[in-house]
Amino acid sequence: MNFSLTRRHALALPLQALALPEAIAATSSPIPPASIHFGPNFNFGVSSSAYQIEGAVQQDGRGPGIWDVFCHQPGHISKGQNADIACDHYHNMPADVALMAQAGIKNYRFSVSWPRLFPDGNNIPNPQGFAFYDRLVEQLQKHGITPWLCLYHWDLPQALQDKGGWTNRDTSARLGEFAGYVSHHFKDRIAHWMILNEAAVHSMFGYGMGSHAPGLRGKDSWFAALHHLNLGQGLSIQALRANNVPGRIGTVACCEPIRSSTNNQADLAAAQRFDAIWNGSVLKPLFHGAYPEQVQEEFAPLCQTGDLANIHQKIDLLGVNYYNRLHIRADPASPIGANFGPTQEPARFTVMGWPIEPDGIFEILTHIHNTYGKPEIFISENGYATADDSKVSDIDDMGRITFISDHLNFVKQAIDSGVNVSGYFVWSMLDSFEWNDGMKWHFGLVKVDFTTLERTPKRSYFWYADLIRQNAARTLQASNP
Ligand code: GCO
Repeated sequence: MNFSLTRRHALALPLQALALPEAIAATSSPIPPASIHFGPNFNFGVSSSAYQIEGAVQQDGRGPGIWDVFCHQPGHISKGQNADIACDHYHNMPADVALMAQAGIKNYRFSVSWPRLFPDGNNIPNPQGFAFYDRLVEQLQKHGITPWLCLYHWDLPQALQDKGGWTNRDTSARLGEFAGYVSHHFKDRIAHWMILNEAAVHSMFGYGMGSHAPGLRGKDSWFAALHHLNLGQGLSIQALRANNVPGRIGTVACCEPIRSSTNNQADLAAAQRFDAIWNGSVLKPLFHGAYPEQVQEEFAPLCQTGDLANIHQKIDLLGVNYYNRLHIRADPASPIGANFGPTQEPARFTVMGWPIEPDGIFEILTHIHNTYGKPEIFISENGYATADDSKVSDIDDMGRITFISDHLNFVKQAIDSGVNVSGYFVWSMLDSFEWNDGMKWHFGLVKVDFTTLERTPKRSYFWYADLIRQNAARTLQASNP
């Protein structure tokens, strides 16, 4: 494999000079952050994932992961880009944490890289990999930021993919071992554990439709990956409980209401099936110990005795990633006969073509609350992309501010109607590597110039900082009337 050189680029950020350019600051933001208030214990945060920001893919003993291999095969990633350097967060981590602290951000969800911790996917740890996350946790704690650690955000060691990856049942056991090892190492320092990020998305794009690493296509590999991810998650939760981790244990799912693209029978049926896979095949086995009826046949050959009991574990909180409703049409070319389609309603879209549907967050939160026994939920991802060809407007990101505040208003409505939502994490702190789209879409509160690696806080960064500050002030007033 042909990696580009990892660049060392120590950033000396002039943190005290953080401010919007005057021309931008002179125009005022349409949404005063003070208008959005949550209760005293609400957790505002930001989310990221290891592969999307770290870079340093060949540094300090890290082994190859499936995304390294996938990115270096031609034709997979927009403009032939890769994440060999990404944001080079590996070398700029203290400055990035300081940037979070400057905004008053108190919660940070990140993932650990399996190939950095266990380069060969076996049980031989890489001490330098562990040292990196030790330093990260130390920096976060120094700045009063609570770490929310996610164990697996799609970066499987290539050595495990060589044995079949998530199509191989044994990978579930390997994840369980990995979870046991990592939780043992960090257990006294981590208050919030997340096992997986989006089993539905990883299995669909990576093992069903082939647009993500490892690039497999087909129904069999899709369902096998999803079942083994679910099983690995269950084994991991048990490993953490066996280690008596004092922190709370949860997982992250991409939960989005599904709509049919038209009212014709084929599309309506495709939408139902898609819902049963995307939402139902992740949440139902976890909370109810069964797969949805519509897809039980698909999972039957994979389910061995005890699997559903192993998957059906108590969690302390559920991370919900929400971006928009999914609009689905029948598609005979798709391995499951269903695919993404147009919306029926006239809608606004982000530059990525994702519809902007803030009320959908209320709908999905209410649905989970009513269907799965009122679990505690936090919004583990929600965010807005701009494109990499925009210049000034990338910093003056009013669209992102409107998007976040509209979603927060619907989260608040859900809370007011009784749904137990304890936090909201923006995706993401930094512009980062957006999987098969490379650096095409920018989700950050902070702009990253991928040539110089310079970080520039956007208008939304300052807006989010105000929102957090004003909520904290409100909290103080509330507790000291
Ligand atoms: C996902 C992932 C993130 C993405 C983000 C924006 O949902 O695909 O968790 O890694 O970058 O959602 O697409």
